[in-house]
Amino acid sequence: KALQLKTLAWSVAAALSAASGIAMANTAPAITEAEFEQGKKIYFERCAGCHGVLRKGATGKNLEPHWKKTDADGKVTEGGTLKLGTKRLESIIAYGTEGGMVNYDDILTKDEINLMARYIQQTPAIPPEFSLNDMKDSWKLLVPKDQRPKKQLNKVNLKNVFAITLRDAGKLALVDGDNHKIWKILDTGYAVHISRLSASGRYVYTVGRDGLTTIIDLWFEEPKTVATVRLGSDARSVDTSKFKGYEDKYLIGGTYWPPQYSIMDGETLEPIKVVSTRGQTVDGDYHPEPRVASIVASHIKPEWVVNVKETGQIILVDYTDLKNLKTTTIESAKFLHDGGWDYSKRYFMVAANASNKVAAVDTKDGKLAALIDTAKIPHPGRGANFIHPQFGPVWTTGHLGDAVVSLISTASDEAKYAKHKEHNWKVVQELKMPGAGNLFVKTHPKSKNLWADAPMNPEREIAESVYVYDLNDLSKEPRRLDVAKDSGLPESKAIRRATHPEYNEAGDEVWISLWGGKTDQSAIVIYDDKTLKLKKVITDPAIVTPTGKFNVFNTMQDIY
Ligand code: DHE
Repeated sequence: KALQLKTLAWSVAAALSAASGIAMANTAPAITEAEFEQGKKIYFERCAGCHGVLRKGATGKNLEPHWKKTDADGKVTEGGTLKLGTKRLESIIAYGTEGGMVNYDDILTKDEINLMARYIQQTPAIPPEFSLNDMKDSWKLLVPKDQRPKKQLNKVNLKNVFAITLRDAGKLALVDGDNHKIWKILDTGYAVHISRLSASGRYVYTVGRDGLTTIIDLWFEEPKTVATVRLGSDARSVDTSKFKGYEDKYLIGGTYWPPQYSIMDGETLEPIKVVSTRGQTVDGDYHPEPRVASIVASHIKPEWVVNVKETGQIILVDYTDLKNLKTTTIESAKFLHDGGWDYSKRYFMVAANASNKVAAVDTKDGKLAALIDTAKIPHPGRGANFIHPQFGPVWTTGHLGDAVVSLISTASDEAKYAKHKEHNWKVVQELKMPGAGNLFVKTHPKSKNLWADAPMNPEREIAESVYVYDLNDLSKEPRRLDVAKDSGLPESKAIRRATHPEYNEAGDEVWISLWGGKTDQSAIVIYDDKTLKLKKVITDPAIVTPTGKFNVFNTMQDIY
């Protein structure tokens, strides 16, 4: 009830804000209350992730009606959406920009583009805060622990199950990796961003962009959602407690709005604690919306690594005593986004995308090991680890803003890699991609291939393909696999972006999502990792906008 009242208050505040926007900024174009509500919904679904709820900008530009900033040398610059005006904004939204803004002319209608151009000239609506008590009000324990199976009731090889986001459908497909059959499709929050696994591999956790978090028990005859809870109104990350003695005990979730992280019971999702991330940036400014980006659980300590986007601060959260929470805050660079473990699982590598850097956090000693300069806008997903013939252990990231994949030498305590020490924390090689727009890279300890996608490239041919590098000979051009063509599905108006390579448990198959139009039937395309031959296409009317895929075993063990 409290939540409903708050949401209502938000709508009223938004309408008032819209009205005051019109009144205060007299050059803002007219917008009706209904249009404002529609704009708010589209903004949340499509724009807030990059530009922020308060529109102060991060990965995307500042979209406030008017902004003014003073540089370190005292130079004052001003700008804003009012200055750009409706026509220019319509063109940017429709066709994108060289700076990385993607085109929306195949996602939004002409009228919607015009509406959004007018909407972002209004004063931003501020959504409500979300407290521990709000979380408790939203918590639904659907199946209590004592009514759950005592042992696995199905015969499925759970380690090889894939949790696949059906983005625009607001669902999750659980697919049996052994027989390539859809096992169950479950309702989730809107556009699940990631799925993570409990340390035992029994529970799958999902987090929707709308903050709805679910826990799915794989031990029933068929997978079942056993609890749900809302973390806030905009979220991207969750992880579980993985340290020995704490398996499946806690779950942590991070939100974009409100900017905070929440700790829950790992088996019931009962909310336990909420901690705000508002505070100072590494540049010394106060930020009202420092969003929680990636979160990862350490295997070597009872700790989570929480990456705060706008402040550039990395928080190590010790979960041994939640009443007396101990945290370590490490300064790095802006804007922290996604990342993964290095080969040794001691260092967490996280992209600071606006700084064109990767931060390496030493989780054993609890400090920053290095800030590594890279090509433009690193975007690793979780990255990929392998042993380079010349440089020893390397961690890999692709780039949204440059046509390369970067290999970074990572430190190791193993004597056999001591000779590579001089290269540690440097980009030791850049592999050429056919264009920018990479989102994810992947390999597997048993594989000799490195897979890279390029779904954000504006060229259809590039965005619909994946590129495979031969780790035995990195001087060779990557092999292009035309995933859209291999799917056998009829051509469509919308680009079908080939994205997020994921290995099966054995490490001999690679699964690619074909992310098509928001109502188009699409597919998961599976390749044999050795021969690079097409092995199987999983398609079904329910397979709509598949994006992230998470193999149970590889996600549980952080194998990438
Ligand atoms: Fe993601 C990871 C945020 C757009 C698919 N994305 C992440 C993480 C963050 C994030 C913080 C790291 C989570 C973690 O590891 O704990 N993503 C954002 C955004 O803010 C952004 C740029 C804009 C938005 O509005 O959300 C954004 N992301 C996208 C997409 O458009 C993608 C391609 C499709 C989709 O589903 O929305 C997308 N993001 C993913 C995937 C991962 C991810 C598949 C997990 C990668 C992995 O292998 O772990």
